[in-house]
Amino acid sequence: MKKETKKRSWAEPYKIKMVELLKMTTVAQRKKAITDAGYNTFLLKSEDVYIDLLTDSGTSAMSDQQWAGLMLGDEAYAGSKNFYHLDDAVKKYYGYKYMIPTHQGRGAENILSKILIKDGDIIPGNMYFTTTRLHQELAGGTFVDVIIDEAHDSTNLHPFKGNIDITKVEKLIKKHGAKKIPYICVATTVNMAGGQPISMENLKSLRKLTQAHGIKIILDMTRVAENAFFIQERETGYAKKSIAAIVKEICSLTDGATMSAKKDALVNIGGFLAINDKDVYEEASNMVVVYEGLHTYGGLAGRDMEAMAIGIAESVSDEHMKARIGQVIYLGEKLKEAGIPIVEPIGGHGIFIDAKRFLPHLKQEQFPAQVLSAEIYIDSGVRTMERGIVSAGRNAKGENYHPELELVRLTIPRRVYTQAHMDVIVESIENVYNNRKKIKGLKMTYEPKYLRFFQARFKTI
Ligand code: PLI
Repeated sequence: MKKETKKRSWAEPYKIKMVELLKMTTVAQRKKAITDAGYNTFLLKSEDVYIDLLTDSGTSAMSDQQWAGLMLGDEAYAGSKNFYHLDDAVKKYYGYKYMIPTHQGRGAENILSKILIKDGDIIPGNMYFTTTRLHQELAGGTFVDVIIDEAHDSTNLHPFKGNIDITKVEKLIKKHGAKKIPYICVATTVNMAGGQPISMENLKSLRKLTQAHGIKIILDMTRVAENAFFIQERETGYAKKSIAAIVKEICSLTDGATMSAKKDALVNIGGFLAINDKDVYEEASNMVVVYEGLHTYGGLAGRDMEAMAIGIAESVSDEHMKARIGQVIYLGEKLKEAGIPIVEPIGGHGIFIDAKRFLPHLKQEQFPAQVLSAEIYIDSGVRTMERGIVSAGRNAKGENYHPELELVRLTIPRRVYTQAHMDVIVESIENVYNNRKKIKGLKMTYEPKYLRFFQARFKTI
């Protein structure tokens, strides 16, 4: 394994052509706003937010080329030229044979789960993701976490904490039989573990095992180029390979993928399902008509598909990725210097604060990450989000999941904020840390049935 990070400039390979002015608010205004929002940062109005680190999903700044692409939108109902551009980009950069656009990632997850999963099936994966697991469950499957144990420990410095524990998969195959496992869902990078990558070596071992048993690998390729960056940095034999080549190699070890293009691919909306199996493609291209739209637009405008095709090409540039993850590492290193407990190694799309270590006086049932996220907003108008017990939700029996990781995610939108913004974020979190002992827990006052973290409401105890 190579050394994790080298000190070198991560300066942006672009300059700023247009700016969006932000409203500045006072502490009193923010206290009222977060109380009105039921202590849930998803329920804040974005105009009351200064630096928005809620998500890196759909929040990227598009390039001038992408904006120009919008003007080339061919808004035909069927057979738009932008669909063919997107199809070419997916073939060229990812290597999959067939592609169906969807309105975003979960649209692809819905269709794929309905086609591949039967009642009682088991779907192993490297840690759950909220929408992905829900669609697997709604299709009658049960998700089983097969990520390595190190991923559940925020202090463990394993360079590939997104790796799959091959022994756990072997045991599942032995216990349930390969016929009960339609596919393994492999995420790049693993969001809920803190943006942690999977290594090529691990993926190759998994491929060998699954091929022997006739089990498919479906990639959650939402942040595949960010994963490729870590392989280039850390894995022996990859230092001289381009991000583009590594991305294509990752995809070549899988049978298909779901994609939320709102992340890596630098667009504000869009996604797709990619697959190599013709029969699955044909079923999916029929099913997409029911849930999304015709198979040549899948819920998107022609202009959206054009921006996505251009964004895919930009996302695999080495210079782009060096600056993108360089900025995340800059923020993480500063927080570490300030003594803030974060998930390490620093991941690809954001910094994850360990709320259990930040607020050791609160129990997980008092929602430490939820309240910490609210306190950071009150301090500075920086919006973050909970990734702990609230996000984890309940199992089929209605019991709360209790994830090991209770995190606040500072997700960095691509190409949006400056180094000075990063410094402001650090100052704010340091201030909250210095006053952490005064922070009290929360109780939930409203809990929606599905994906509760989006709309749940809380009160201070
Ligand atoms: O938000 P969608 O429907 O375009 O994509 C769903 C989705 C699937 N997989 C992964 C790894 C995701 O991170 C993801 C969406 N993530 C969001 C919205 C996030 O804030 O992280």
